[in-house]
Amino acid sequence: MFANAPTKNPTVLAWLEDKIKLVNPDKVVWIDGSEEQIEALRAEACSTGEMTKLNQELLPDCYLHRTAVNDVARVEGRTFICSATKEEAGPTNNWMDPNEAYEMLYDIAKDSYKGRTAYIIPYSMGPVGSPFSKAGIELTDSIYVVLNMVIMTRVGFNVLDNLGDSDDWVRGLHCRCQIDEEKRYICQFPQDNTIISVNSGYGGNVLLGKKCFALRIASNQGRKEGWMAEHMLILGIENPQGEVKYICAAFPSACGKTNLAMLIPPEEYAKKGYKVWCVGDDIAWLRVGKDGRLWAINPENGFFGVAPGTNDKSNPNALATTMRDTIFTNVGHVLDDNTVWWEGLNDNAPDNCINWKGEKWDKTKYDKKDKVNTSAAHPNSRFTALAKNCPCISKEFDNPAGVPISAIVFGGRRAKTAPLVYQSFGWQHGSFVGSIMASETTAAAAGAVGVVRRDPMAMRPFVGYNMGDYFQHWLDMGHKIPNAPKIFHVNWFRTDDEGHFIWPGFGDNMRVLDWILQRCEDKVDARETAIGYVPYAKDINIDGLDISVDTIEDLLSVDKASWLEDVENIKAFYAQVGDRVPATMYEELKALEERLSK
Ligand code: OXD
Ligand code: MN
Repeated sequence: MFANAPTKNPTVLAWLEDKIKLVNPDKVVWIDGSEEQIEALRAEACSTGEMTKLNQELLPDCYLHRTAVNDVARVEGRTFICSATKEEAGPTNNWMDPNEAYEMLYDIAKDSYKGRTAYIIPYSMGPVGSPFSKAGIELTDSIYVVLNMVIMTRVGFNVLDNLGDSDDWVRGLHCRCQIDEEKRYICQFPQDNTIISVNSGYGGNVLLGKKCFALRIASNQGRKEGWMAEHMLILGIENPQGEVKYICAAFPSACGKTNLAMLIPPEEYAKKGYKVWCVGDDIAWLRVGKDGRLWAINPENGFFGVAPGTNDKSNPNALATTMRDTIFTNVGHVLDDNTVWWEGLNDNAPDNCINWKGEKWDKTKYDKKDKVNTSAAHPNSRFTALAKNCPCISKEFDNPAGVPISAIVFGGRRAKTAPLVYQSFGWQHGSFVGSIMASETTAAAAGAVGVVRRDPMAMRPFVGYNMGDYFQHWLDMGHKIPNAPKIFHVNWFRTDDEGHFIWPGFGDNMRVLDWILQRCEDKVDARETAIGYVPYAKDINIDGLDISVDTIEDLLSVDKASWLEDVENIKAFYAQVGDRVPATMYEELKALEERLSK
């Protein structure tokens, strides 16, 4: 079947032969990633209506795509970890027996490429040849997937050359089928390094390098091999002397992760020569370096960012990144100038616009309470953009050695409990702080407001094994990193009695990162509290801010009563995670409760 295959790797050829026989395409195409080949695929997608070429003067090499109306987001309810036993997947994951899953999925996939083309995408997560990186092959029947993967990962035959005859690659089978919600499954088989995704065409479900591989499968690989796959941004802060220090940060959704990754320092800092560089906005792979520090790469090659709310104030760098070579998915299509628009881009909602569903949009009907049905862009509409087009992309982005991490930052959206920032007492306590991460639901989400949702390390939907074992892996890693990063927690979302945010956020978050780095260099004292080290109000730089030291004092206060309430919530959550929660985490919880009760 593969007389002219670009590899002789027997495991690759055998798997492909088997799967191609199963899905039964009319034609098979190897993706070499060349501009010529990709340009031909763009043209083909435009000729069939799968994509629309946008205004080439205003948005060069940009395209618009709409998914099916029933297929607009990741579907956690239909995402499964198919490990040998249910216990290995743990209570925070859906589990299916691998044999039963394969049987069901093969049944759905059988002959599903009939009349279609099979695209074989060899790709690398991480720079090709880096000791951090891993290879994958995705078989798909979607040109949209090919074109997104070319942005989000490193695609090309050099991946196969680098792989040689090794079996260390991740198998990915994607079948669009009928985009049937009832038969939609996103299945990870950690024992086989395999992912099968059927009946979806939406990014997070079908760009298999991202959440499925780089988090769910990679978290398993990292546990086995002694490294970490985390849902973290990576940024570098350059001081006026030109030294750059790197921070990794994990946030649940709707906490401004992409904005932080591309932060623009406030005037007071910019004037002095501070700069912020983005290494990654979503995923970090972390390994212990020869120097005993923790080093990180961003395994991705692009950003799959949420469009609504992105504008030249909230995130000018992200906006600039999307101005060329970008695929927009489910945003509004402005007919007058063949460009795109989304809620929060600017105040000029277009008159002549097609909404994300492909219908004529009536801007006068917009209703904040029913965004899905009344907005131009779907609330989860996206841009797929090249990292190298980001104005603040780090020059270390492609460095196969990664960047050394000084601090790990966890965050959440808490109205009262968590202070603006605190530092953990050490790696073990820091791992505990990560394990109790939480966010309160906002009015934007369906359901009750102010409900606490625990999301350990922002990895709840992405740990590909038992969450309790994942906590243990964090604790174990601490013993393997002689010069470990310091671990912090931030909360940009404290509110006053009227429910208004107190902290200005956005670029001013730099002021908190500044304190964090000063702590890493032992340049500033802190106050020891029951929850960890909290800054003295005077040490948060408020030059140029319309905020008093008293307000900062307020933002840094630790209310023992609400923390004790939180402890009860944590106990309930740990009970839910089950008996694999390490005893060490319970000891940390008990110690916290005791300190709070003193
Ligand atoms: C994402 C997510 O899309 O975390 O990055 O959901
Ligand atoms: Mn994410």
